[in-house]
Amino acid sequence: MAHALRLAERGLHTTQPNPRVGCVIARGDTVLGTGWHPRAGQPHAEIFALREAGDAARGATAYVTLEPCAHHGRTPPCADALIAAGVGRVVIAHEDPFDKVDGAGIARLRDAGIGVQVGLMRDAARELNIGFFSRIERQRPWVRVKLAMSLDGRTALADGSSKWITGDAARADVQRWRARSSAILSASGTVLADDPHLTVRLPEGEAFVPPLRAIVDTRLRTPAGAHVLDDSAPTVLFHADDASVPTHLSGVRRAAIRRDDGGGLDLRAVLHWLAREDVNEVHVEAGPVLCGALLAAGLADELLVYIAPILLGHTGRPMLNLPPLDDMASRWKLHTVDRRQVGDDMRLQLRPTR
Ligand code: AOF
Ligand code: ZN
Repeated sequence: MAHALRLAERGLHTTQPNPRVGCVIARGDTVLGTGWHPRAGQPHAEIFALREAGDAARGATAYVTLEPCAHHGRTPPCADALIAAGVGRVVIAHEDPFDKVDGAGIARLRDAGIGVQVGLMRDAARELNIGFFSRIERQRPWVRVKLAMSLDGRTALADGSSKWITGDAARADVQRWRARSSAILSASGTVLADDPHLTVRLPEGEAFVPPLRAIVDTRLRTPAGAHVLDDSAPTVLFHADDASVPTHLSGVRRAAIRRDDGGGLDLRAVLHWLAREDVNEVHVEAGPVLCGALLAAGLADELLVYIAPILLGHTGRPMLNLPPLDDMASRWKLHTVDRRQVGDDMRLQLRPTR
């Protein structure tokens, strides 16, 4: 199963909106066939592994990181293919919550007399497709907020200048987190201040599906000629339903969102909209207002924080705008899921403790 998970990871940047899935067909210690799902529309992991194993699959064990499908989607059901190949046993890391599968793949295999075991390396399988599970189980994507700060917790000088906090290695690392995401979420404040491209730049030859650039732009302030409006990736602007549409944005994809009690856009509604568009993981790169609002609303699932060995002083801008706390008991608590050095910078991956 560990081997199957490593195979699945090869689809990290390319399978969206589909999950990353790997499959190993083995007899004892002998691997007979391997496969992974490369892209939506292409065959699923099991099909590649079965093709490689050929007749040897008869009576062998298939290790699959996600429950084999039972539906006719872009491809025919993998459960049927495993049955037809005469596989003797199927070991599955995680059930597929997708409503057209949702246990039907396991049931079909068992009905055919195949021994099925579920749950081997379940947590690792879940992590690999954390966005896919989030979209299907919660009808909202997994939200990862990327932040780059100085050692003293500042993200910019008082005048807003923020190039460059982190080093080359951290910036290249961020490109990989963007590439695995289905959408990059930002706000019009960042568009106006920095005019970012919000696209993925990976080394030549590395494939990825360009993430949707999703901009929270309540009053439709994105200027003509902004880089996020170029044709290098799709873009959507989220605005208040009472905002008037300037002519230079009339041809741009837009979504009207209701306001919340504070007058800002209802961020939960934004995330539901993205989930309906099959967005699994959202990568947030924005200022302290949007990032703070996501955290305060309980919508930030993960923080990815790069800490640079620099000091910007107390007049620099803070990382997050959060409502004031009355006492230490109400402090925000996070737990660290990963910490590592990236070039000269430190990277922390944290999740709010619920
Ligand atoms: C599998 N093996 O390798 C993958 C599965 O549109 P389709 O036909 O590609 O189906 C997509 C759905 O199939 C996806 O939402 C998920 O439920 C399942 N993905 N299933 O047996 C695979 N990638
Ligand atoms: Zn399948």
